[in-house]
Amino acid sequence: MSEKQLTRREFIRIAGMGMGGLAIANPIFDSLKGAILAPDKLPGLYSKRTPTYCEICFWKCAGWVHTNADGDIWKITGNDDDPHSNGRFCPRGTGGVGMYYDDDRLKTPLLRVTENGIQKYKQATWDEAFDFIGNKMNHIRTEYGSESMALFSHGSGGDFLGHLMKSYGSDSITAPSYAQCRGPREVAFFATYGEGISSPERTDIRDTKCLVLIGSHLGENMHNGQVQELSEANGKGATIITVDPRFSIVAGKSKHWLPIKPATDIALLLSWIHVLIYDELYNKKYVEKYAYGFDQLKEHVKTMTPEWAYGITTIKPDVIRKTAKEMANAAPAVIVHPGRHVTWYGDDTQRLRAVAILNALLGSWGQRGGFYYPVKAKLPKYPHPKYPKLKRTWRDDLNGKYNLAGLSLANGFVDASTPTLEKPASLKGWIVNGTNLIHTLPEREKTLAAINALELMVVVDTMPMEITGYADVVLPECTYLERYDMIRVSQNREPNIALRMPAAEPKFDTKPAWWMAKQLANRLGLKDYFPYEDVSELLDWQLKQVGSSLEEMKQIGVKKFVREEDDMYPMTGLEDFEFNTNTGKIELYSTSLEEEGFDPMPQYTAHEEPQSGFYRLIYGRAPMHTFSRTSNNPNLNDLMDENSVWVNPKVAKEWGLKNDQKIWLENQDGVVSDTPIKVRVTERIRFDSVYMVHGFGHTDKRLKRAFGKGASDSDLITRVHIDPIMGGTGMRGNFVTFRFEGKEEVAS
Ligand SMILES: Nc1nc2c(c(=O)[nH]1)N[C@H]1C(S)=C(S)[C@@H](COP(=O)(O)OP(=O)(O)OC[C@H]3O[C@@H](n4cnc5c(=O)[nH]c(N)nc54)[C@H](O)[C@@H]3O)O[C@H]1N2
Ligand SMILES: Nc1nc2c(c(=O)[nH]1)N[C@H]1C(S)=C(S)[C@@H](COP(=O)(O)OP(=O)(O)OC[C@H]3O[C@@H](n4cnc5c(=O)[nH]c(N)nc54)[C@H](O)[C@@H]3O)O[C@H]1N2
Ligand code: SF4
Ligand SMILES: [Mo]
Repeated sequence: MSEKQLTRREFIRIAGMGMGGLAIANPIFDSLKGAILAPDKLPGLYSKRTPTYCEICFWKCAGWVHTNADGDIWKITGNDDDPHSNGRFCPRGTGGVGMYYDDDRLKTPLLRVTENGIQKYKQATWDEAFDFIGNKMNHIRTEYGSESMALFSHGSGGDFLGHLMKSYGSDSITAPSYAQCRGPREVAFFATYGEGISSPERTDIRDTKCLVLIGSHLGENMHNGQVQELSEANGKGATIITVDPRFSIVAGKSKHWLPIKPATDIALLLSWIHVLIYDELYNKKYVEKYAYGFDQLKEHVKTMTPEWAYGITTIKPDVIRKTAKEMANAAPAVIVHPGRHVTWYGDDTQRLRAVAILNALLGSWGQRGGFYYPVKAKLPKYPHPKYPKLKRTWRDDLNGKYNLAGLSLANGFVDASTPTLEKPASLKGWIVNGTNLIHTLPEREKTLAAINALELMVVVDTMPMEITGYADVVLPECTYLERYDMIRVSQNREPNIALRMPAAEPKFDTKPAWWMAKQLANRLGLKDYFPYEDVSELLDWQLKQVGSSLEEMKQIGVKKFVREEDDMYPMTGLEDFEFNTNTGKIELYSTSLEEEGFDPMPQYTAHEEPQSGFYRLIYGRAPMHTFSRTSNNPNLNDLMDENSVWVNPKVAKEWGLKNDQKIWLENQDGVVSDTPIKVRVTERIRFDSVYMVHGFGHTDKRLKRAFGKGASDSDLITRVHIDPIMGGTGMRGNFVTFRFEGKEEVAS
C-alpha cells in the first residue's frame, strides 16, 4: 500500500483507529493496512513539517512531524525515502504524538530530600541538580576512580551521556538490549559467520520464498520494515512456518504452525538439521565451498531423528520432515529467522547456533531471499580530546567469564554494584537514561539491592516511571519531538542517514540529553569534550563531511547514498569469500566456542517442567505498545489499556476461570504479581503455559492512565537461567499459578 493507493476504505480504517483501534484488533494483514498509516498528503492542512526519526521503538523509522499554524504538533507520518519505514509508520509511531502531550510527563528536575524523617522529591532548578550530581561524581572519581560510575542507557540520549562517561573515564556503559534481548543471537552468528545480525535485521524477507519464525512473532513484534516485507513476501506466495506454543497472529497466516512444547526448540532444530543432511536436502555445493566441520556435524546429529524430536517437542515426525522439505525447496531464498528477543532458557546462544547452522545448510547466508550483506553510511566523529586511559574496563568485573560477549551486560553491572562478603562493589554510581530497569531487568530484588548500595543514582527520563522513584536526582528529558539527537546511521541495503530535529519547543522545564551532558561536563572539568554551544553545530559539521548539511537535511529528512559495490549477495555465484572466523569458513563446528570450553555444536538438554498446578510464564509484544514505555501514552492507552493472561480452556475449566475475571499470578517462589490481571480463555495457548504482553502492571501512581492496569511479567521473573557463553538472562524458566486474592490497594 502506498499513499497513492489511499482508498476510501483505508481512510475509514484510519479514522477508526483513533476511535478505538478496531483495525488493529484484526488479524495481521488487515491490521497492517489499517495500522501502518499512509502519509496524508492533503495540501494546506499543516503549515509545517519537520524531520524526525521515531523513538517509540528501536526500529527508528524516519518521518515528518506536522505542526499546524499555531505551532501545535498535529501528527507524525513516515518519510517515503526512508528504508526503515517506507513512508508508513506503525500504530505506535503514529501515536508518538501522545508522548509529547502526556500530562503526566516529568516537568522539572527533582531532588530527593528528607524532611522530618520522610524522603520525598523536591522540585529543583537545573543548576541545583547539576551541582549535586557534579559534586557526587567528583567525589566518586577521587575516592574510587572514575571507572566506578556506570551508565545504563537505551535510547538516543545515550550517545551524549556515553561520550560524557568516556570523557570522565569510564567505559561502564550498558543497555538492556544485549543481555536481556539479542546478545545470544549476535554471539551465535558471530561464532558461525564471523558477523552478527544487528539492527535492522539483515534478513532479506521481501524476496524470500520461505520464512521460518521460531518464537518470533512478527506482526505483534511490530518492527516496521520487517513487517511490511513479511506482508509483501506473503503476497508473493512465500511459505511461512511458525514455531510457537501460542497461536500468534502470524501463526494464523502460516502454512505450518508448529505448537511446540516450550523450551524444546533446540531438539526441533537439530532434527531439521538431521533431515537436511540425511535426506540429502542440504546445499552441497555451498557447504563444500564455505563450511567447516560438516562431517562432525553429520555425526553429531546422527541419532537426532524426527522421531527422537517428537518425544521432546510434541511436533509430529511427518510435520518435521515436511517442513524441512519446504525449506529445502525454497533454498537458498529461505530464512530461518534468528528472532530478536532471544534470552529465553539460558542455552540461547546454542539455540541460535542451531538456527545459524540450519541457514548455512540451506545456503541462505549471503544470498537473495536469505541474509544480505548490509552497508552503513560513514559519518566522521566530531573531533574531541582523547579519552582518558582506563585502569579497568567493564570486562574486568566479569572475572574472566563470558569472553564471547561482544557488549557489556546490564545484569553484570547490577552484580558489580552489589557488595558481597568477599568484596566491595566496584560500581558506585549509576546514570540511568531511557530504561525502566524495574520492569526491564529480571530478578528485581537484585536490582533493588544494587540500587540501595549506590552512592549516586541519577535517572534521565521523560515520564515518572518506576525507575525514577529510586533516583537521588531525576532529570526530565524533553521528548524526541522537541530535540536534536545524533544523525541516525544504521545498516541497510543502501547507506542512508536521517535527521531528528525539534518540531516544537520543549514543554515545561525539560531539556535534551545533549544539553544535560554538556552542562555536567562543565561541572566535571570536561568542557573541552563538548566544544559547541548548540548540538546543531556538531550535526552540521558532520553532515558537511559527507556532502550534505543541516540545511539540506532539514528539507529532506533522509538522505540515501549509492552502494558502491555490488556485494549485497556475495555467495550467489559461489565466489571465494573469507569469513571472519578462525577457519575463514562458516563454522558448523565452532572453534571459538571450543576454545572457550563450550560445546562446539549445539546439544539439547531438558529444561525444568512446571509442577502440577503451575504453568510456564511466556510473554511477548502487542502491536500498539512498546515495553513499559507506552502504556501511559494517551493515544496508545486508548487503543489498549491493559493486558490479559491467556489461559487454555482446559486449564480454565480446571480452575473455574472465566473470561475477564481478575486474578493474581503467583510464581514458583511464592511471589505474587503486584496487580491483578484479566483472564482471557483461549485455545490459542498450549495447556502447559500462560501468556501475557510485557509492559503493563505499573505501580507508580504518577502514571495516571497506566497505574494498576494489567499485570507485569517482570514481577514474576524472579529466576533466570544465565547463558554460560555470553551471560544473557534466560527469563522463561518461571512458572505461575492462579490466586483469587492479592494486593488490593493497587487494584483500584
Ligand atoms: N519481563 C520482561 N523483561 C524484558 C522484556 C520482556 O519482554 N519481558 N524485554 C526485554 C527487551 S527485548 C528489551 S529490548 C528491554 C527494553 O527495556 P527498556 O528500554 O528499559 O524498556 P521500557 O520499559 O520501554 O523503558 C524505557 C524507559 O525510557 C523512557 N523513555 C522513553 N523515551 C525517552 C526519551 O526520549 N528519553 C529518555 N531519557 N527516556 C525515555 C521511558 O519512559 C521508560 O522509562 O527489556 C527487556 N526486558
Ligand atoms: N509492538 C512492539 N513490537 C516490538 C517491540 C515492542 O515493545 N512492541 N519490541 C521490539 C524488541 S526490542 C524486540 S527484542 C522484539 C521481540 O520480539 P520477537 O523477537 O519476535 O519475540 P520474543 O519476544 O522472543 O517472542 C515472543 C513469542 O515467543 C513465543 N514463545 C514463548 N516461548 C517459546 C518457546 O519456548 N519456543 C518458541 N518457539 N516460541 C516461544 C511467544 O508465544 C511469543 O509469540 O520485538 C520488537 N518489536
Ligand atoms: S516501528 Fe513503529 S514505533 Fe518503531 S520506530 Fe517505526 S514507527 Fe516508531
Ligand atoms: Mo529487545
